[in-house]
Amino acid sequence: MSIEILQTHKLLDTCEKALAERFTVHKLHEAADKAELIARVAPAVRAIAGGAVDDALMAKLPKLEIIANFGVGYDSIDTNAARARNIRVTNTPNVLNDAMAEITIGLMIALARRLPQTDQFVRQGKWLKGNFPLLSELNGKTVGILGLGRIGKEVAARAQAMKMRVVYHGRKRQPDEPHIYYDNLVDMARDADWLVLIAPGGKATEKIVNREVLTALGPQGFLVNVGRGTLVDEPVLVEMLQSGGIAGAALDVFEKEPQVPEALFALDNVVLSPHQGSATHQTRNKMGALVVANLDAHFAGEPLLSAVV
Ligand code: A2R
Repeated sequence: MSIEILQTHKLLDTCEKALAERFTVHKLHEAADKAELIARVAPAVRAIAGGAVDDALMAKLPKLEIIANFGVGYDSIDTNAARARNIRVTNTPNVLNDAMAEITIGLMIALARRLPQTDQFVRQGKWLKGNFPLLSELNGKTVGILGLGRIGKEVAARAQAMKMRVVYHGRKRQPDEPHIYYDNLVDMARDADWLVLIAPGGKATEKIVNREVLTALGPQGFLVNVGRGTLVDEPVLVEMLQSGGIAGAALDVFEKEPQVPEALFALDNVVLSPHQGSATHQTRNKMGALVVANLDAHFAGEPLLSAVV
């Protein structure tokens, strides 16, 4: 008898195909009546592929053994509830580090040199009437990384290749890392020209970048967020961008995606991106393969490849 699993959102075709070859897959996101589907399949479902799993959903699935999240961030899964219910949780770390680091540097250059705006400047014929204003460069500047983890370290390596000085903040100093550690985010923001956010979402980091941090970053400082929208106090950020309280922001993530504060659309000191961090064929295929590999390992009784619970 085929193992039954619940899929909570759309996955890559390659990943869905691999799941269908192994399991009987129930697609929650395609169900017209989600409650009816859950009630019908609940007695048999042993795994979930995808995120957005709260305690209430776990409670409805008495045979649930494992949640295989698509993505390194698993803030959409109630891991405390999973632990209490003895349900394993996996994520997809490392395979996206390079893609994430590339988009981070890309957004930094795009913001420093206003690439979206200069493109529009040429297309709209404005160059014929005069030159675009002078801008700033990355080299020689200090970048403060909030979250010098797997992705943060790849960002750091690339920032150094851009001839930037790297400093970082996290809950603890990493003795093996050569960069200066700040135990206080406000202090780091004050000393940095660029503040790059690549820490997890969730309660512990909610609005960690608040008015005090942004004020410390200051009118010459740039913010880049490729971690989670919840890391930033978004209304305060909008206000500071409007007033010149900080120099600019490049944002790949937002508090209520895909809703983006419309006030940002009118600002020239902003570069916006629709959560594209890991969104390449190369990386998403690897992430999908890791979701499937974790489920394979679990049902073969082997160690999980990337367990978080
Ligand atoms: O706090 P530490 O020393 O464990 O450093 C981690 C940092 N971090 C925090 N920093 C300040 N306050 C916190 N409450 C806090 N919690 C975690 O974030 C670490 O340096 C970094 C996370 O690194 P990794 O666990 O290796 O995650 P990875 O693979 O780099 O991905 C980061 C995030 C994901 O969670 C997604 O939200 C996003 O990138 O795509």
